[in-house]
Amino acid sequence: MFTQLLVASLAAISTVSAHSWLECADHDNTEILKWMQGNSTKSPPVIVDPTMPEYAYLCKGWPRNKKNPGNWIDDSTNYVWNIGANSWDGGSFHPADTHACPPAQRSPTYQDNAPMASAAPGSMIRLRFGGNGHARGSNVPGGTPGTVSVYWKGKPEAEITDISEFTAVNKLQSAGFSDNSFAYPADKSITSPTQGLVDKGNWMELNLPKDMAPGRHMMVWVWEYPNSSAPQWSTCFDVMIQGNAVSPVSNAQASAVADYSPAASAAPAASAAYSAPAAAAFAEADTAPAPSVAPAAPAAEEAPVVMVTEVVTVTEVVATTTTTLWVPAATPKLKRSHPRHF
Ligand SMILES: [Cu+2]
Repeated sequence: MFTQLLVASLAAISTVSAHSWLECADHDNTEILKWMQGNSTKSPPVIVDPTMPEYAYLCKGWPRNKKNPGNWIDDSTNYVWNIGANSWDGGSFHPADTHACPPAQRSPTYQDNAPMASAAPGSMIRLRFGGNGHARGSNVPGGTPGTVSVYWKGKPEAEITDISEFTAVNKLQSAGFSDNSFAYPADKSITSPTQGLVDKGNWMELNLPKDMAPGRHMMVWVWEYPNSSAPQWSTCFDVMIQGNAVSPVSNAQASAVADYSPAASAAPAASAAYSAPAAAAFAEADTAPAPSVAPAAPAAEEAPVVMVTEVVTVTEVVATTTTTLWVPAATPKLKRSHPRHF
């Protein structure tokens, strides 16, 4: 009976539920955005999906326990944290679970090949999350895409553990879910994948305060629906702050800080709960850029075709530009559509 009730109640919630999660906590979208735009103008359009493994190198910092490369289906099933469903108080059958983070993200644990973000105070990190067909409000109660916010405690080694801590005081930044996104066709009446909507990239440029203290800052990405005071989805991540304050530049990396000195770093010693992100690892990366980071062409199987194309203006891109078009070699796996919500 418990199971039946639980399944029934979750199904009832999920039928009106969209979903998304933070896929990357520091994404360099400078080039791939052009490929996405250029390929979307081909006939028929070719989807360039930043979640594909061949683009994983563009992610410089990852959320807690994120797999690299990610698997969209696995992430969609096992990595998401549905606050809306979990915090529902169903009495003894379903006590409210108000954790801010999913179970695997309640400590600063990182996969070996997916380290946390590292940045200088005052810089910007670009968060990436999937539109999943909701960039124009499809499947979102209220019909508009809602708001994404980042919450933190404002000091190193301080953890947000409960959704009650998603307060104005703890809010670092907010933006519309689709304020910085790529979707096509341009026809705004197309609002769902079944109508032809393709939205493979949503971003939020998170500006880190100049006065951030060195060390690990825990943060929570939260998606809230419009006309709803309750948070719906969250992902937890950390940013290791080191180096001297900089002025915001596009996709600033800690490695861009020329005068960074490991000796001067006040990064905390690794605690027992820390797995990968020892300060030394970042110091090493800062002083000697890893050669493995140098990106090969994402679709090495095919040569780029340079051509002039009309590009749909989605964010702040010029209307007509010379765009390098890349045709992903593995087109079959790009035909993934938005699965049914269950
Ligand atoms: Cu969804």
